[in-house]
Amino acid sequence: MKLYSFWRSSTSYRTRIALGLKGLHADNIPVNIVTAEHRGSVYAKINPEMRMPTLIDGEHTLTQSLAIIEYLEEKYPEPPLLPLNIYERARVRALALAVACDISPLNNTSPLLYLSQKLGLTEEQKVEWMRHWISSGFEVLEQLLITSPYTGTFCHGATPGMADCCLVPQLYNARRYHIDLTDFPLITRIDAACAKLPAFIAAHPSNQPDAVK
Ligand SMILES: N[C@@H](CCC(=O)N[C@@H](CS)C(=O)NCC(=O)O)C(=O)O
Repeated sequence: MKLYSFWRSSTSYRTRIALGLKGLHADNIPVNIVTAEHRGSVYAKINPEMRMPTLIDGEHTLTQSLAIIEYLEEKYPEPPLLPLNIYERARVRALALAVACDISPLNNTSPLLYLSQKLGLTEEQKVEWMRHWISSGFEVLEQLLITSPYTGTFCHGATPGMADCCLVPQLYNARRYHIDLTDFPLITRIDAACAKLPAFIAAHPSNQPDAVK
């Protein structure tokens, strides 16, 4: 397998974690979002959405991080990233989507560029926008986690899964923008548990070959 990714892209990061948790290897092919390499004709042919990541598995090209993670889950069921029980599976997907749909797109590169280039927001206003959507998203997640008996060492029980794959990169992003995390003790506790695991360590942006230190 080959993974087109960018070191600090949260969607690439979540896919790398899932690959690692499954014990799978994909050759990393870095694509630089900062220099807009993802908008060039070479990558656009591979992924017409011009977004990270893209997974190549044999003759198949897969896009959208959560679709890729579900594909890996179906193709390589062990160890599972979703629980067996259908209600619990829906819970884990809901937590993953709370990050992937309700937080992540609001601090993505192209909407942020639109805010500055088209709407004229200053850097400070843009950061305020990101802080608002990340913090309010975390407030919801913290409540979802606190109020559920299924929350354990990880988002769901005693083993890491799809929700953790999404949560950890979003926390990395939050720290990049110096968001105060003191109101989110459960989220940060889960993040700390994940940070000890080899799959999360290997997937960390700073451990990618294209990382800018
Ligand atoms: N829903 C997509 C989002 C992919 C996405 O937007 N990735 C970001 C990096 S985290 C990206 O490629 N941004 C480029 C841009 O916005 O131009 C997924 O989960 O894969």
